[in-house]
Amino acid sequence: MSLNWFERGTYTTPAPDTPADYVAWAKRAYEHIRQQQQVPVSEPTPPPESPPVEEAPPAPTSFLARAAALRQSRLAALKASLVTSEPAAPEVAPVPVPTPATPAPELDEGFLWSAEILAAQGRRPEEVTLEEINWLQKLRQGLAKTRRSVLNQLKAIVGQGPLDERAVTELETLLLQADVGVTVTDWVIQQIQAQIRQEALPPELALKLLSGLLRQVLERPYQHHAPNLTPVPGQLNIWLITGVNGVGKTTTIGKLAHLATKSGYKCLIAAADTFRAAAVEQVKIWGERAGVGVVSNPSANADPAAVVFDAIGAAQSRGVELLLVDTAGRLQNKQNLMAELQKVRRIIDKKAVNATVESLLVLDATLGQNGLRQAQVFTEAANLTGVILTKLDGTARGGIALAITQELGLPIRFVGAGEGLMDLRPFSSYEFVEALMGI
Ligand SMILES: Nc1nc2c(ncn2[C@@H]2O[C@H](COP(=O)(O)OP(=O)(O)OP(=O)(O)O)[C@@H](O)[C@H]2O)c(=O)[nH]1
Ligand SMILES: [Mg+2]
Repeated sequence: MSLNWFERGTYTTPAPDTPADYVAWAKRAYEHIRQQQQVPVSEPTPPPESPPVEEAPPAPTSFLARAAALRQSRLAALKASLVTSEPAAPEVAPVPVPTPATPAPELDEGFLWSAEILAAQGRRPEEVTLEEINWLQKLRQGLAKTRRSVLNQLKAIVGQGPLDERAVTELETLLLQADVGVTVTDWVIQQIQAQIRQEALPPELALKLLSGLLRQVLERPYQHHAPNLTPVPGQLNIWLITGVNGVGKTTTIGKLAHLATKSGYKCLIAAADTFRAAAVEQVKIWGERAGVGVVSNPSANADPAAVVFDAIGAAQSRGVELLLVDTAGRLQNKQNLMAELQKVRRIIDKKAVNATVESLLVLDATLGQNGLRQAQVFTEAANLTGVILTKLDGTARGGIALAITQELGLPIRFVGAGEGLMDLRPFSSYEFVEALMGI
């Protein structure tokens, strides 16, 4: 099978920790991506006159400023090294130039940041794709609002000097403002207090400690759940996608279908949201975009469980490996919604006895704690196994991810950050925390 896009990154191997390593890694990744695209070499900006590290300005006092300056100097070094190794460009200009599916990678600070995140997860530059680089940049941009509105202040507190009790109190307020939730905030503060009781925490270590604690919270559910949510190849997997109306269920189904076909799975969609007339049309459009068939029932007020029944039959006869079930987010009342979901679930359990079933709750990050409360009904009715967090682009409530894992005890399986087909990736606590806290 080709690359499996359902597998999340895990922070296992030690990161290359010298700037030179990162630059070399980013350079190889950049060249590899360009080769994949077969695009002519873009004109990099001219190298600085002397090696960038040497001409760096006098060290700024704040470690945050130092870290930012360090990445800038790495970027300059990366650009310079690419200029000196340009023979990769063919002598004869390739005419006509094939139009690349995606534009050539921009060699900027965002590229380097993404490269560092991938390198730190033990990835090899030769296996990195432009899509991953773009995704990480998107995630980082998406979380920028949270970072700016709250966590930048946090870094300011931590960056001022050794962490003391006063700073810890400010930190507590900030975590609550980011929708991290009371339980997680209390736990994080307790851990930090325990540390500073032993010794004053210098800023670098304080930030590292905080990042580690946030990651720990996000990783907790994996003690009881498999690290990856990957469809088992060669057999039927059924993913029931539930959630309040408008959170992004149908869009997510389109994106998951895309991940599935890209990873080589045979995929099918069941249009079991029969409550809204336009819902079936909408999911069909997504099916077309992803190149995946949709099973639906054209009659008004069709029974969703009957649609699922038909879809399972079709999936079994066509050897489908992943059946994605779109469901309604709103019915006349809560009881109807619960009853309908339970009926769909019964049909799945009866008709597809050997299937691996996942029940995934979609949550809209922009709704923060409110979204979590609204979703309560699904936790009661749908026998949930995981969460998909959408709309992480442009929310100041990115901290909700921590409250979700705490409150529901479920792993976040995927995150969505945009309305496009490619704007969904498996959740990685490392990438998430780095995008949230990274300098
Ligand atoms: N910015 C952004 N918008 C998103 C994302 N995911 C979904 N949306 C948008 O959210 C809106 C609702 O998405 P749907 O997929 O229709 O939501 P749904 O849960 O299926 O809604 P119902 O079928 O009414 O229950 C649409 O305008 C989507 O384009 C995301 O990750 N980012
Ligand atoms: Mg929908």
